[in-house]
Amino acid sequence: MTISEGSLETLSERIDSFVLAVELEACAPAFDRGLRAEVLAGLARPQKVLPPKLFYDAIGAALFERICELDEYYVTRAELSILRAHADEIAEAVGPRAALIEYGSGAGVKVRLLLDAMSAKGTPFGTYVPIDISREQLVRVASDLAMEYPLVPVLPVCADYTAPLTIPDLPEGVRRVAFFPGSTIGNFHPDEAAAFLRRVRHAVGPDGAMIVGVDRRKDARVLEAAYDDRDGVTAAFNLNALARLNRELDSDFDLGAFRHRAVWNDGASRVEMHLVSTTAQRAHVFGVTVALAPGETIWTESSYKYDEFRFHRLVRQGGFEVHQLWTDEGSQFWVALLRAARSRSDDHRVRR
Ligand code: AVJ
Repeated sequence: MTISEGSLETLSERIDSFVLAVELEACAPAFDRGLRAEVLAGLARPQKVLPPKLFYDAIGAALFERICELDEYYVTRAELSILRAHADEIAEAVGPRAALIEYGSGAGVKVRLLLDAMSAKGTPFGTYVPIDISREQLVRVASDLAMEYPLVPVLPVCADYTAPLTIPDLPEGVRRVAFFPGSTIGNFHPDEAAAFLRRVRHAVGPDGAMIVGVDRRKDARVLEAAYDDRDGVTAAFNLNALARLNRELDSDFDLGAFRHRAVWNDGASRVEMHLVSTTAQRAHVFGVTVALAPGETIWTESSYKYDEFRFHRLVRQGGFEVHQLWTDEGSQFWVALLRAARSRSDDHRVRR
């Protein structure tokens, strides 16, 4: 849908347009054919894998919220402290009337910090485009934000951003700024992360920018504790991937026959999460039999951690350049402002 500048005069028109956007963009159930095929293909590999996006149904999203409160899980606190300390500079960098496109909007806590900073500075607002795979959460957060920030048109997109997606049309001349906090970039293998950045680079165009949260390499004990907490919340989060297959994909995994494991792989610079089968077992997934030997694992997530060298290399490969890096007091995390690097194809682009 297209909204031309100045066409949304009243609050009620804005809300109407928001409701329309929800109806247009609220997509098919997350468990579509594509995800089903991805699950079956992953379970057929020699090292069985499941995609981390499986975690985020309503239960998984709630478990993740609890993870963010854990003593061991420094990630969210470190990033929030950076966003709080530098919200002004970040809002400044976003600039007036820009469209903020958030890849994985989750509970919408972080974008509020930016929107508040923009309100406080009197920066004229642009548009907020939250993209999320969890439809219930997306609709709730989008409606809350539309009510809280009546001057900001909210155009929610229910989609899996790990696949190519269409961003709603935006007014002419609006600068696009991608927002990708939470170190979710760390879920991608570095080659996939670079490919993802290139897609974002394409979506934001030559004047575009990106604000990305990146977790830094650190002591293995700190990392392993962050992904294997005392209270077992992360274990429950991990196991929810299988619970969800049982609920939604006609599967019969014996949840009691798996153990949570989180291990730091220094060479690959990532924390790996696995579900370890404690016995020889068979499960059925949508009619397909999946056999597991004792000790065999299903690899459910990687969280890559970056140092300056690795991060700059990634950004370069992704078609951006690092404009600014902010860190927290404990130097655990970065919020980076990236700017589109010039690319040859820009010269042939029609200016929008
Ligand atoms: C939401 C992808 C950033 O990798 O740290 C938390 C997910 N997994 N605990 C992360 C997660 C286990 C989280 N991200």
